[in-house]
Amino acid sequence: AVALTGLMAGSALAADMTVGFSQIGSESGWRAAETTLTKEQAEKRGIDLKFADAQQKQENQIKAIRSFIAQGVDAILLAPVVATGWDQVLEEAKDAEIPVVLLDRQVDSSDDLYLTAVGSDLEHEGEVAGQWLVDNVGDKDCNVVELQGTTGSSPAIKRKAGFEKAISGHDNIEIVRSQTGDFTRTKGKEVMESFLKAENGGKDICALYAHNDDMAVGAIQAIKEAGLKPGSDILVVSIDAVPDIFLAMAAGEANATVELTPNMAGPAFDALEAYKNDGTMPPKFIQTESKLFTQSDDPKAVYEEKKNQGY
Ligand code: GYE
Repeated sequence: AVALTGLMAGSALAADMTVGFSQIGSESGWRAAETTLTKEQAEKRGIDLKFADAQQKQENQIKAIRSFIAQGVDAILLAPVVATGWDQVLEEAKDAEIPVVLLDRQVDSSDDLYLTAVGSDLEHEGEVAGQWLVDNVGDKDCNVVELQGTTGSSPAIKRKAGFEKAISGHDNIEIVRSQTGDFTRTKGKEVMESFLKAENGGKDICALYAHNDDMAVGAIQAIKEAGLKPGSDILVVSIDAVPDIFLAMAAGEANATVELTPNMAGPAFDALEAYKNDGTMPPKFIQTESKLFTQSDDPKAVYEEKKNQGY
């Protein structure tokens, strides 16, 4: 029965595998590293990777998936830009018996439409960030501005919810402004400039929560240009742990980040190889770690380490 399952699941060895990867784009340093590591992992394993950059557009991702299906790839990796609107194309992949593995973001579709999802607990990340703030402001009143990720993306939705959960019950902490910065440095800076203007030149802002480090890095620039000190006048907490946020931390300009590994492809290919070789069904969710880093974690040393990890 075991051998039969293996046969039914297809007996392609890893070396023969062709995998299509529909990537969102390169909005952040984290995402660029994920792309680099996915290509590296594929090469190491002898996997033929077909890469498609969707430039932030779901319609481009849907087109890429259809083209992968038409080419008869052995599997598809999908980093879904938004959470909704995937049912139809995932059904098409399923009908073609091509397993789909979700990377780093999640979809609202039923979980029988994909093989597994590799990613972090996005809500937990938001909670860790919020808890850091709760632990560090004490009883002081604290007006928070929030830079959200891409509208409709699972990390934007869940990181917001997690943070709100952590600060709920702490009436001294309040989110006074919240807007999307699309996970980019440029937008992070631009939106932060408008927050600063609206909040008494920034004097009424106690903390910034950014859904990723890149937006925080852009916002840090805006805070400095407004004549305030990021990291002390305005506390900065964000998510990803990209190298540049550790430089900011070393300079005292950022306070905390929650680490997200850019190596989502390693566990994804492990799961696909096992599935292809002997029909092993992976769990529906393969969770990566979320670790908090602060200024006391030797940010300069972490920066050096990070630079060699796909960034
Ligand atoms: O945190 C952000 C990115 O989807 C979880 O997307 C990922 C997020 C990541 O561009 O930097």
